[in-house]
Amino acid sequence: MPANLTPEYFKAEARYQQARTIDEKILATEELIRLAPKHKGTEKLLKMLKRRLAKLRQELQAKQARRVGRGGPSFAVRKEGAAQVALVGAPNSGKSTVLHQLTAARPKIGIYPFTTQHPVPGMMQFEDVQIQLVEVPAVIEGSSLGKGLGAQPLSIARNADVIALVIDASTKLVEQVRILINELEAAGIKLNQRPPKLSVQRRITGGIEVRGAGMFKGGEAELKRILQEHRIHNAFVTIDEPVTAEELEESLDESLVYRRAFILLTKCGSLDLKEKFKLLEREFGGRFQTIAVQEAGEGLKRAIFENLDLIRIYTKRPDKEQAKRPLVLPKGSTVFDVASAVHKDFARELEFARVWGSTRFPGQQVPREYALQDKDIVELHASKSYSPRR
Ligand SMILES: Nc1nc2c(ncn2[C@@H]2O[C@H](COP(=O)(O)OP(=O)(O)OP(=O)(O)O)[C@@H](O)[C@H]2O)c(=O)[nH]1
Ligand SMILES: [Mg+2]
Repeated sequence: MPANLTPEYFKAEARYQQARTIDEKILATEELIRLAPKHKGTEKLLKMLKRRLAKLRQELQAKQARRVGRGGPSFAVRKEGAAQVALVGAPNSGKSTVLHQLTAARPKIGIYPFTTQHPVPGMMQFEDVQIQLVEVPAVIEGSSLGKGLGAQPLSIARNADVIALVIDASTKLVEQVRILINELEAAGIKLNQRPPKLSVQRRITGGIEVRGAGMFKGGEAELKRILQEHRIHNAFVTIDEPVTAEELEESLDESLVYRRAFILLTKCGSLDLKEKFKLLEREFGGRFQTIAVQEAGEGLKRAIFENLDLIRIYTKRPDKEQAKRPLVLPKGSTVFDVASAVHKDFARELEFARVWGSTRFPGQQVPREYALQDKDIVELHASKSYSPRR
């Protein structure tokens, strides 16, 4: 659909291009958002502009923070444990309550909105793993544009490994989820999506060469135009699956990050949860696994752990006991990944492994490509020339 942009819009675009300071860029981008016609054909454009504005505001905040000599370029919370999970939600959605139930952190719980003003970390112990939960100050519609507590909460969420959308089940739950998706996207955080299978390798000369151009829905000329718009004039482009212009733009946008996300439903009380699950299913399909917070016991911790897509692996040396503490790795990790986590020299010398747990036979010999499962015990065998340093 054509965007039908006005001459005023193009003038503002020129002003943006000429802007030198962050303030000027913010002003010009705000103007572009005001001037862009609002209809289906400009949805993507508006999204991009809002994302740009959010990013510029974050840059400005970081710069101001540096100027007064505190804070840094980001508002990151130092990571501890096997993974960092950001609790993101509307004011009063129950973030502090969940953190209180699952960790030793004691954030203030209040009946009024914006009780939590700064990120609060806490460690959740699940069996033998520690997962860090971080309550992120409330996100509202417009946070990415500086409303409420500003874009700081989104910048904390961006740094986390996984995002838990904390949703109050007792009120407009679909709307809450939608707002969070939009605000996170505006801050360049995509949930449960993956970047298109496409690579752009820049080079110094030789123009643009494309492998798999037929996969681009829009033709090679359009593809080159988009690349040139991103100041890419010389590159090898490989396209491995059907890609739209929008997806191409996304993959060229270095400010985007992709994060795993799930929903934590709070304030379930005596609500008909079946109905709530149905609503979420109808609206978002299977995009988000949903966990209802009813009892804050091991079951809840397990459900959260299972949503992180991690596995625990216990290594052992031949004729020795298995390690007490697991290595925690992404789901799908192989024997080779385990060896690499132990030591990269070890990985190079790895010949085979024996596995107890997911294999048909206990202690079965498997090749280095073998994909492990949670709680597998792995005995690594390196070639004779390898001697572990002590
Ligand atoms: N009935 C009920 N009330 C809850 C539940 N969880 C939280 N609340 C109440 O909801 C209010 C807000 O809870 P908080 O945990 O402070 O919410 P929050 O998301 O941290 O809020 P902000 O920090 O202000 O963004 C408090 O009055 C809580 O007691 C729940 O499961 N059931
Ligand atoms: Mg709170």
